[in-house]
Amino acid sequence: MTSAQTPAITLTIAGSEATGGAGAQADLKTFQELGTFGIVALTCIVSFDPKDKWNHRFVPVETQVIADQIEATFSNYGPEQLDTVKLGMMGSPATISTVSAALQERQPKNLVLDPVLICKGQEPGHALDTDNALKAELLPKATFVTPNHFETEQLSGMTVESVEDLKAAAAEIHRISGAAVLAKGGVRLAGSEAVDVFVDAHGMEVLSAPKIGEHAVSGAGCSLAAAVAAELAKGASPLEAARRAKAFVTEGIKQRVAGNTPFDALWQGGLRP
Ligand code: PXL
Repeated sequence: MTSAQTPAITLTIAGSEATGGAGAQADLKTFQELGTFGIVALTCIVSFDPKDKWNHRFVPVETQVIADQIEATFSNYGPEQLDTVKLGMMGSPATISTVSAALQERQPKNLVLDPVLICKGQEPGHALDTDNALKAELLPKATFVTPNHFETEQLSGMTVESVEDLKAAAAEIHRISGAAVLAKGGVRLAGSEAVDVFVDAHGMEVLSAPKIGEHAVSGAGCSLAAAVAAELAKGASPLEAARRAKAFVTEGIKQRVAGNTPFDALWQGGLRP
């Protein structure tokens, strides 16, 4: 008889994005590529609308069903076995409160927050409530946070137009959250390099790689945060996890997948030999 394995386990609490570029689909593929046992608790379902410029059609999963999924997962795997959780798109204040309450009971060792703040297809007022709930309820629980350019400005309250600005804003988000921060400049900052800034209690490091084109690729943010989670689950330090996640995403963007949407999708197999 063969014996059961005990791989590192990673849970993503995130939305489905039906074309497979972003969301839980990107997270699961990233977990699998990086050798962790991936699990999903779905928060919402996003279907781009080809009849309306690919805008997001958004349907939340009922809060009780979200709580049930997290209960099933946490009951099946104990805190030693499943100690790493990634948070992706929440989409509503009610979802944030549900997820926050579930995490309060469990308090995973590694909680990687991808602070997805705007989703096209939501009214600005609705999104503002969601942003505030995310800052108040989930940011303080996070051990690692991966804001993109827009989210970095929102969370820090600062304007980011240069690498120096990105460093200051990343330091501010670290100060208010206590979490390790990987703030992404991506294609939004001028210059030939895609620059991200990592900050934790040990210091700051600028991670830089030549830009691959000038267009954002779908799933890059989700895959980056999922890769950080996978590396943390396997025992990497936060800085090492950030470096490996950046390399994973850089190769995935090089080998991106094109469809009919105006943006290509990241390929999670980019680092395969
Ligand atoms: O890339 C952010 C993102 C996260 N999660 C879901 C999404 C998107 C963007 O489309 O649909 C479910």
